[in-house]
Amino acid sequence: MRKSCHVVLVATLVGIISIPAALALQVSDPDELKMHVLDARTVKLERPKGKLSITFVSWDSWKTSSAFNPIVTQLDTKGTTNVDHSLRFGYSPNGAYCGLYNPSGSVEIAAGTLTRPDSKTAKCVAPTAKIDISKKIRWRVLSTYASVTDHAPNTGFAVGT
Ligand SMILES: [Ca+2]
Ligand SMILES: [Ca+2]
Repeated sequence: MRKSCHVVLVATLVGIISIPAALALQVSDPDELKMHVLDARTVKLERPKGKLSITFVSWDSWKTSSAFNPIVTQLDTKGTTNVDHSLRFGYSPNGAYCGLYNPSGSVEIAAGTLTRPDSKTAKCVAPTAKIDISKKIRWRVLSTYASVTDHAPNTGFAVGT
């Protein structure tokens, strides 16, 4: 009895404590596309001060290489429900990169910092000083491998960070 009260108390405290830092939203996505190494498992958008961060976790391991195909986060940050910006991972002759772009990816707004915390995870953190974020961000992640695109969430957009 006493132990279960403890568990409830801790869970409650964690819930309370996490609220002020809750500028993060994680979306889970099924293991739905066999042989698709960038099949999204979870995608998480966070908003540390002055930045946006996307963490992409796949069901399978993959190496950062020329086969590291685009993982695109579409961002609707202002006004109508149009996509206003995108966060992109990519690979060039200079190596892997990520950054904040216009919706189509043709114009870089700000370079990001790309990390691979483990073989299934890629994270991009980019500054947001040059963009307008004037509402709860609507967003979704598209990961393309071998011409097949996984959407997370599967329909529509996630709302919030
Ligand atoms: Ca998936
Ligand atoms: Ca999906």
